[in-house]
Amino acid sequence: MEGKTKEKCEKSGIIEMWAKKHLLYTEATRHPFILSIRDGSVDLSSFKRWLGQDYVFVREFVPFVASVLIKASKKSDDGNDMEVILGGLASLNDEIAWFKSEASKWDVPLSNTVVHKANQNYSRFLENLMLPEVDYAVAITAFWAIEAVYQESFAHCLEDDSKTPSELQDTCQRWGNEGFGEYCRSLQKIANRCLEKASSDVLTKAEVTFLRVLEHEVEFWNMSHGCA
Ligand code: HMH
Repeated sequence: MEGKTKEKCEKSGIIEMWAKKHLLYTEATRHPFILSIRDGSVDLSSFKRWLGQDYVFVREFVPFVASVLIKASKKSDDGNDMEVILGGLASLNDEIAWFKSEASKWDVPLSNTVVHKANQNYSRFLENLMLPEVDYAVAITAFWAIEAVYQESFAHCLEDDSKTPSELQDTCQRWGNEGFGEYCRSLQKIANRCLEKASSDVLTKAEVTFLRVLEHEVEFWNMSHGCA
């Protein structure tokens, strides 16, 4: 293994390139629903709809993250991947508890939720990504994108000039906090490392999957906003 330790400079990775290249990334992270939270004009019935539907989403997201963990344990050549993904699973455990308490605060029932079409489509997409034949690089890219959209969106609502209503601060903190940002950067690093080594076929699949995630995220916000 001689000569392998050439220091990799912190150049912009493939993920950053894709996020810059595709306008859809900005559409997903600066959606009108998020902008309405940020400027305080949000319709609270939209917020409640989002809350109920996102609880359903998160429950579907857990098995997907578990599938990424399995892929990491089999395919990854870096021992740290597992810890990062396991940390993500642990935070989903907290998140489920948070949804329960937040929903009761807002009088949003969490049982018998009518699952919206956008949510159904998103969970079908996740199920396909759970298949063993889906490459680890593709799955981890999707995982990063799903988390990053929420991180960037809600962090935007916490910036100094934002007028986010105080009763929504807690929600924005959940995904917009610095710790969650750090976690997303760890996922991004893993994804970049995998993509750098990937074949051009896998790279294409990962980019397409990245775009599909963004489309699903936009549809999800649309649903919350009530314009889907
Ligand atoms: C729809 N995307 C959606 N819900 C979430 N909770 C996240 C991403 C982040 O976990």
